Amino acid sequence: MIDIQFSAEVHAAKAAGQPIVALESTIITHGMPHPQNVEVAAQVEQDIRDAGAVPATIAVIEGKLHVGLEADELSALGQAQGVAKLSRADMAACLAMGGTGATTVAATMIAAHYAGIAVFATGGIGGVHQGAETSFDISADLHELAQTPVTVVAAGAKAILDLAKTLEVLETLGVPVIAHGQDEFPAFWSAKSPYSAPLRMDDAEDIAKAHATRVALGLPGGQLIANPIPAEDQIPAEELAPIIAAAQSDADAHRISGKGVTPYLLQRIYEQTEGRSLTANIALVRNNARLAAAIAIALTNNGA
Ligand code: PSU
Ligand code: MN
Repeated sequence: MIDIQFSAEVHAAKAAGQPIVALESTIITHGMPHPQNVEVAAQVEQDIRDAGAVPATIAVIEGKLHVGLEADELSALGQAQGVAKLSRADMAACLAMGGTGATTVAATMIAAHYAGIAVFATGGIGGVHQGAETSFDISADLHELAQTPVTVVAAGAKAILDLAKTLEVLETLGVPVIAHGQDEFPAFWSAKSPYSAPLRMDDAEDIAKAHATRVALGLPGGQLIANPIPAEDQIPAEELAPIIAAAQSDADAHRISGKGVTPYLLQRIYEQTEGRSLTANIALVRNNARLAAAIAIALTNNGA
C-alpha cells in the first residue's frame, strides 16, 4: 500500500462517512491559464461544499499522492512550472521518482478509487481525437472508465474530439454513457450534439442507484455522466467549428502529438475565442460539481 496524504477536510469527512467528490488537477495545470485556474479550482471546491459534500482535489506532489489539497498546495500547484500530466501509464513512476504531477481523468479515477471515493467531477473527458484513424490518438480516459468503478460527471466531450468515434469506443468498452436530463450527448461548449446518448437519467438518485447496481454485479468499470452545459453559458457549435478546425491544423503543422495535443488545442481555442471558451468552461465545471455532489450524497444515503 502507498500512503495517501489527505487534506484535513477530506480526512475528517472520511472518518465521519460524509459524501466526497473527487476533482482532477490537470484541468488546473494544463487546462486553464493562471490565475483563473486557481480561482476556479477553489470556486468548484466551494460549490461542492455548498451542495453538501466535501471536495477532494487529487494530485501528486513531490512523490506523495494527495487526496484533497490545502489552499496553499492548490495555489502552488496552479503556478508551478513543468508539472507532469499524469495518466494510468505514468502516475506510479511519478510517485516512485518523487515527482510532481497533475492527474488527468484516468489518473484521478485510479486515485479516487484507491482512496475509497466513488464520484468525480470534471469538465470534459479525453476521447478519440479527430484523425485517430491515422494517429491512433485515443485517450486512456476511455479505457479507465471501462475498468475503474468511479462515476465521472463531465459535460460530454469537446468538439476537438471525434464524438461519434468516442461514443463507439465507449460502447465497445462497455461504459454506460448517461445523459443527464436530455436525450442528446452534450458537446462540452454546447448542450446539444447530433448524437443521442445511449442512456438518460434525470435525477442523481437514479445515477447513484445505477452505480451501486454495477458494483453489486461485480462489474469493474465506472459510468460517464454527460451533463449538459447550462443553456445561458453555451457557445454555438457553428461559431466554434472553424476555430477548432484552425487549431487542429495548427497542431498538425507543429507536429504536436501524444499528451501535448489536448493542452495545445485548448490554449489555441482560448486565444481565438478571446477567453469566452474559458468562461463557458468554468460554468460547466461548476454545474458538474453540483451534480456530482448530489450523486455522492445519494450514494451515501443509500449506504454505499
Ligand atoms: N478535456 C478538457 N479539459 C481538460 C482535459 C480534457 O476539456 O483539461 C484534460 C483532462 O485531464 C483529461 C485529459 O483527462 O485532458 C485528456 O488528455 P489526453 O487527450 O491526452 O488523454
Ligand atoms: Mn491523447
